[in-house]
Amino acid sequence: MALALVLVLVVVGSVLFHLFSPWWWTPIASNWDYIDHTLIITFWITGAVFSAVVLFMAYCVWRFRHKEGASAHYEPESKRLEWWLTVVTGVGVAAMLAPGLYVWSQFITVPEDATDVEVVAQQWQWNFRLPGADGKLGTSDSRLVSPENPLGVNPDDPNGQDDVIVEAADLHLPVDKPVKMLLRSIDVLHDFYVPEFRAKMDMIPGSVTYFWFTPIRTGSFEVLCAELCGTGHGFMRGVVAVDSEVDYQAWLQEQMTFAQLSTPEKVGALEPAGDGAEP
Ligand SMILES: [Cu+2]
Repeated sequence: MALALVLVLVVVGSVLFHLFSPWWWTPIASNWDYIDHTLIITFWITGAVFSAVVLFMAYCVWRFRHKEGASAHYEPESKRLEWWLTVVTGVGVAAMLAPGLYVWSQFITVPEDATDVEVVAQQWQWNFRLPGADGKLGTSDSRLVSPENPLGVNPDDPNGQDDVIVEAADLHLPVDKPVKMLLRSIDVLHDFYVPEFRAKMDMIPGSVTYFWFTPIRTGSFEVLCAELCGTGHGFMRGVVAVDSEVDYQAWLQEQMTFAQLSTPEKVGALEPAGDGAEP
């Protein structure tokens, strides 16, 4: 009897914890409220199943408790029950998977007006690259990485000369403009994750993964690495600052292009161009 009561209390406690818990998601800052909807659907389905199973256990513990002289029925198979459980489980699993497939197709279908932004991960820091006036990123290769060319931009590609190199852990983006995040790693697996954007993606050495999103409010959002990548993994932090268009342009003016960084005399001539050049 005590055990049945404990099981009921586990369910009641779980529901109360959910209703009164101070822990919930950080407020969303991107267009991906679809992701929140899918999480909530999964949460309700798994929560309902959890409650039903535990309450059923409590009922069985109480209903079939030990009585003098009582013995169990032998019933090795029940076609009806098996059908029931198969259908209910199938519907539950499909209801959790279908919204995910729908969201996934949106997640990788990039709108045409999205601007490319490259994120380069390495143990244990983030760097970024933005296309210059031509709107195109030059090609790059990890084999070209050197102290002078930390992102491995191809110096022979004319499209890469005006690329803006952000050798700092803070990226700025303009609010309400869709961006396509191109994700590269130059050493091991990493994962670019900003909780408020409800978007993350693994970064795989040798390939470029991507997702897109539109930042919907200004503010400063922390970047985490969500793939264990070595001893400094926990310190691999960065910031995405979502700015108004005016603030964004002001920040962009202070940044260095690849051409400026690779010809030190020019960099000297442009001083004090600012923060973007620091290692
Ligand atoms: Cu990492």
